Amino acid sequence: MEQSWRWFGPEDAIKLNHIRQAGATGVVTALHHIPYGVVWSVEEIQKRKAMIESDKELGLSWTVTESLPVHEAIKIGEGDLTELFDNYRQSMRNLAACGVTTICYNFMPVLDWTRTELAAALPGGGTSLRFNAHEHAAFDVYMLERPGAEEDHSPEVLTKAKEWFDRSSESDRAKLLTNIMAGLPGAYDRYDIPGLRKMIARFNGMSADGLRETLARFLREVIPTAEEVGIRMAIHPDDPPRPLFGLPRIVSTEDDLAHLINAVKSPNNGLTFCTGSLGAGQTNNVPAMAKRFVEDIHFVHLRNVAKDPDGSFEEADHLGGDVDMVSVVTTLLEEQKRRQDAGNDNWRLPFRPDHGHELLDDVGKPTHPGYPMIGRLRGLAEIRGVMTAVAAMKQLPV
Ligand code: DNO
Ligand code: MN
Repeated sequence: MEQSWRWFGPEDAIKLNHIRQAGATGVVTALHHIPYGVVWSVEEIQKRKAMIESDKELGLSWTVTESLPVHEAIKIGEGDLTELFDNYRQSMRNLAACGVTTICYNFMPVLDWTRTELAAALPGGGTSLRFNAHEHAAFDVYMLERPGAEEDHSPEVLTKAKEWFDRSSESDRAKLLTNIMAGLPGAYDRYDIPGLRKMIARFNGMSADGLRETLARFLREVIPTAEEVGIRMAIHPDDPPRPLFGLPRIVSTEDDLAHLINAVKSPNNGLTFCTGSLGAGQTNNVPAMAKRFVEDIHFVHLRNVAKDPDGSFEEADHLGGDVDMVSVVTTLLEEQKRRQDAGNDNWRLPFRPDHGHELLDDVGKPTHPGYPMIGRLRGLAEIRGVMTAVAAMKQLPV
């Protein structure tokens, strides 16, 4: 499998030579400076590609786009979307023309990955990302004051939410808002409470079925172009895989994945298999999902989570936590061999260590939440070890 690494571009505190030192060869990046809905021109794509690939000694290449974002109006199905669909297709064509043929995207309304704590203490120092169900509920019920929010949380979680809110200071609440917004990538707008309320209102109580319909429409619009220009579309699952703030999420469960794959049947309509996002689902059996959907996987995020029964979870060591990483890696290596045997000789499935803990000198560095150097270096090293051992034992190509 191709070892890859997310790079936020020239503004990233982590530089390309650091990525090389971590042992990755693939770079996963996006043109974060281009506003959502605007075409990524060939010039801009080439500029980024040259940054990544011109130093031949580093041996890096731009393997995957993460993400080519889907405009909120497309998720809502709002107004005349002709131009937004045209622009998305044009960006796909331009990426393909530059040889970047795997596109990761998501269909989460308003927010992307969402956590309530960005620096939960680990034994011995270091920090991890956490989602506390009661803080999410406190935000929903007492800060957003969303009508009917109580119904979406269990009584136990609501009791803890009330306790948290009653003892929280203004700065605790401001911090919770910042933490919740942290998953929005790059330069994308962060909302304040009124802004968030307004965005949520634009979805106008949309049901899961309504969102499924706008996703199916998006796929019908873009998959024919993907087929034509040879782009692999790889949707990222919801993180966490549950509705948030009354907004539906529809890429969360095994049934959701089946629905999406069947909505537009095409080898170009596939998945980013994110073990951490799916692993936070109380009923998701991640190794079983990997086996069932393996033919549809175009890109992989490997990380782990430790779940609590109330819906809270913490990002665990890459080989710790609740997801059986050895099983998932084995499934992926077997699939890679199958595709190579089917004639795609040199093809290697790209994966990256998704988030990492902040460890050692990571603390205090201006990196993106979840994307520190040393924590991810450790994650990649552990997964590389599993991959190498499984491949050797089963006589599969790495
Ligand atoms: C989290 C990432 C996601 C992912 C997007 C893809 O760290 O896995 O933010 O990039 O959801 O569109
Ligand atoms: Mn992920």
